[in-house]
This record gives sequence, structure tokens and C-alpha cells, in this order.
Amino acid sequence: MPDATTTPRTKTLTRTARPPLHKVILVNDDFTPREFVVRLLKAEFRTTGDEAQRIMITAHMKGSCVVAVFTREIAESKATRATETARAEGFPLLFTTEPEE
Ligand code: TYC
Repeated sequence: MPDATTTPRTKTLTRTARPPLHKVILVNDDFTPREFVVRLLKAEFRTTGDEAQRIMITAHMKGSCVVAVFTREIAESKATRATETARAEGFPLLFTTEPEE
């Protein structure tokens, strides 16, 4: 009879490492209209109107606010795309990324 106290384990536990996540950060400025920021957050990051309003006001008051977290490539492409959309409308709005601790 195999005995749990003396029989060595033969199966290997395999774990798949989760990719590190990166934050997309909305940066405040003095020129971009609040309504435009809210509209862009809803369109580019699929937030609700309430979430977009909260994120915009937080960045407005504190200087910046985390919008969402993604894998590095997705975070960077979303930040670049949102920043370019703002530029195309003539606004200096900036989205940056940074690794999550
Ligand atoms: N500070 C801007 C204003 O008063 C609004 C704004 C909010 C701009 C958040 C950027 O990330 C931002 N019109």
C-alpha cells in the first residue's frame, strides 16, 4: 500500500507566470476642456460616464490619475493612441504609462 509519508511525489506542478502589468496614467494640464477629457476616456478606455468623470476630476485636483492597468504593450499603445487623438484635436492632454509595483 503506497504511503503518503514515504512515497515520493512524481508529478510536477506547473505554474504560468502572469505578465507584469502597467498603469495608464492621465496627466492634468490647464488647457484641455474637462468635457473633452471625459469624452476621450469613455471612447478610448470604455469607461462609464461616472468613471470618466471621477478619473478626470482626480487628475484635475491631484495632477494625475490611474486610468486602467494592462500588459505593457497594450498600456503603451492605448496611452499613445489617446494622446494622439487629443493632439489631433489641438489639445496638450497627455497619457503616460508606468509599471505597477
Ligand atoms: N484642468 C483642465 C481644466 O481645468 C481639465 C483637465 C482634467 C485636463 C484632467 C487634463 O488630465 C486632465 N480645463
